[in-house]
This record gives sequence, C-alpha cells and structure tokens, in this order.
Amino acid sequence: MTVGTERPAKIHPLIEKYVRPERMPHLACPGCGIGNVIHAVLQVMDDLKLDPTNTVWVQGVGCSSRITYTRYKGDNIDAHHGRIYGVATGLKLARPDMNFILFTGDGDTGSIGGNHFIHACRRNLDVTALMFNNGIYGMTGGQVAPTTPFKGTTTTTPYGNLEDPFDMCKLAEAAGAAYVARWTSMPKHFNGLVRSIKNGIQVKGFSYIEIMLPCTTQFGRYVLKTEDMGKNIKYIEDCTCLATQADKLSPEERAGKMLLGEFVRREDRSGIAERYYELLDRVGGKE
Ligand SMILES: Cc1ncc(C[n+]2csc(CCOP(=O)(O)OP(=O)(O)O)c2C)c(N)n1
Ligand code: SF4
Repeated sequence: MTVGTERPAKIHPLIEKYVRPERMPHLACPGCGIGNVIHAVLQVMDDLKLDPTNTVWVQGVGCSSRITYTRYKGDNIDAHHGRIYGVATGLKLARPDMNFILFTGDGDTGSIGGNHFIHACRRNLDVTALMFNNGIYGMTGGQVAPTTPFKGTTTTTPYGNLEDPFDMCKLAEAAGAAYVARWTSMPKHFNGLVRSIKNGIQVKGFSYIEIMLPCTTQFGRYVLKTEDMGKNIKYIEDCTCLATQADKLSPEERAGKMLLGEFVRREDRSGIAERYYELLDRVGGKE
C-alpha cells in the first residue's frame, strides 16, 4: 500500500465538507477503486443532506476500512476484523435514531465475519453495509479470499485456488436482507452506485451493497500478474454484466460473470432495533 505524503493543491468540495483536512491525503494505491466508492458515499451524504453528527461511519479492518479510519468529520467507529456487524448491532440498538454506514471488505464480511453477516441480515438490522469486493485480502499482502476466482493464484494459493467464489448478494438475499445491490467502482456505474447507496439508507432494514473494484497492487500482481491499471480495470469490466443485459449473453459469455444491479428491495419485515424498543415498551423497561 502506498502512503501519500502531499496534500493535493486543489481539494474537492465534498472532501472539504466531510473529511478532516489533517487526515488527507488518503492511503489507497494508485488505480485502486476504493476512492471512487468513497466519492459516491460523499455524494449521497450531500444529496440527502445527511448530518455528520447523526450519521456514523463504522469500519472493519482492511483497505476499504483503513481509508475511512479517522478521516470522516462525523463519528467514526472501528471494529475488529470481522466484527463490524456485532459492533453495528450494539450501536443501532443504543441509537436507533442514527444512520450507520458500514465499510467492509470481502475478507471482513465473507470469511472471518461471515457468520455475523448472516445474522445481521436475518435480524434485519437497519444499517447500510458497503462491501468492497476486490477478490483478495488486499491490506495483508494478497492472500486468498472467499471471492477469489477459481484457479486464481494468490500468496496462499500459489498453485491456484481450488474453491469457487462466493456470491455474497445471494447469501444476503437468502438470509433476509431488505435491500441488496451490486455495482462496480467504474465511473460508468457511479450513478447506479449513488442511487443504490441512497436506497440502502432510505430502506428500513438491512441494506447490503457490494462494489466490485480493481485492486491493482495485490489482485493485479498475484491473480492477473500485471501491474497495468488498464488491465485491472478491464478485468472488472469483463467479469461483470448488468443483470438487465444478462439474457442477451450466450451461456458461454454469461459463465463466471457477476451480475450488477438492484436485486432485492423489501420492507415487509420490522428490524431488530424496532422490535427491541417495542419489547421495552411492552415490558416497561424503557427509561
Ligand atoms: C482477528 C484478526 N485476524 C486477522 C487479521 C489480519 N487481517 C487484517 S485485514 C485482513 C484481511 C483483509 O481483507 P479484506 O477484508 O478483503 O479487506 P481488503 O484489505 O482487501 O480491503 C486480515 C486477515 C486481523 N487484523 N484481525
Ligand atoms: S485494495 Fe489493493 S489497490 Fe486498493 S489500497 Fe488495498 S492493496 Fe492497494
């Protein structure tokens, strides 16, 4: 991971508004897709006029989490690796009036935190989880993740990954999430991503938004065996397809592609925080 040393001469107004100046520049490697996703989040904050004093950012551990760490002007809470949903559950139960936006990686949510993730969906915890899917463990040096493609070489699968990657959107849907969508960090999906993050925040219940993004440093080096940013971005382009366009592809063209779009939007179930406060009202335990 490259650590920037100089502040750019011109700062984007959204960064001025929501990011602590002393914590600039950010830490992502050149060509990483994480920055575009953060841009989308800041755009949503601005469009929805979310108040940073009422909107908390919660992060796990990994590149996607490290980029937000102590940079946001509002409250910013750090969870242990894989424990973001447990921490968010406590926060939401304590402050159901606040918005919680979660920043987590595919290792954080898909492997070490997988069980917590399932139960956050099942409990319909009313938070918005942004899962940064770079197909590898980025921050720790390129180990295999549950999203690494079959046969992908990583530092822990030098002869190729024996496992198939996980479709976490399907897991979220099956486990009961209220809102599920997937986009990429590419500029052509910026509007779709912004729309989904807004929907995720506005839908009452657990919202899971996955973003496929290029990790030039680890996925590029170990899986794609290239440091060429263009090839990393092309890979994301090639391995994804809009769900609305999937029918136009032949089975061979469709094979192995991750679908993009909005998959679930339902508000037919109350969430755990709502039920908890109803219970307190019923048994008279409310302060
Ligand atoms: C309990 C615990 N186990 C392991 C680690 C080491 N660790 C830190 S980040 C990480 C994986 C990061 O991968 P991912 O969640 O996909 O995030 P990325 O860096 O790719 O964004 C691991 C294994 C840790 N910090 N804590
Ligand atoms: S996800 Fe990859 S490219 Fe992005 S900051 Fe981490 S190691 Fe660098």
